[in-house]
Amino acid sequence: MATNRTFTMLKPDAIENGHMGKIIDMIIEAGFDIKAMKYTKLTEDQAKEFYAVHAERPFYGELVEYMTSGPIVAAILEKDNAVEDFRTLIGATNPAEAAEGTVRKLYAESIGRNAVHGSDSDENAEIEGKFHFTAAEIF
Ligand code: 3AN
Repeated sequence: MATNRTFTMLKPDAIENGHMGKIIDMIIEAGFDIKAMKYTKLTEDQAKEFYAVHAERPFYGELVEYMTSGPIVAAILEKDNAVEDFRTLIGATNPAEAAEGTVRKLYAESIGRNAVHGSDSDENAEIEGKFHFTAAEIF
């Protein structure tokens, strides 16, 4: 298992609000190498499967609807300590609690429309990366 990789999605609000380039720039400036990247749109089935862990949560329907509402950018990123460092770069789930200078503090609208996803473990980074990319798409 690659422990130096994480998976991210720039979510529909980030794209809609014109923050895609600035967020990708922050990711590169923070020292992450882009191993794979795709501008795409999730189907309802893909969003449901990706967020299946939240299926029982009250916000699941809203989350699936939002994540399929517009295009996203999916990417696999590489750096030492990638999962933890990326979560530090993006900040807390709720932008109201996110540290100054983090992606979510700068660009997220709300806890539901929070600009960016970052894997929460090496194991999930591997699963989530494979969900979106074939081996041939990872450089
Ligand atoms: P993170 O993305 O920071 O790991 P999780 O895994 O707790 O956060 O939540 C997954 C996604 O579900 C969040 N990125 C957010 O879009 C959504 N979400 C989490 N909590 C709420 C909430 N209370 N209300 C609406 N959406 C939420």
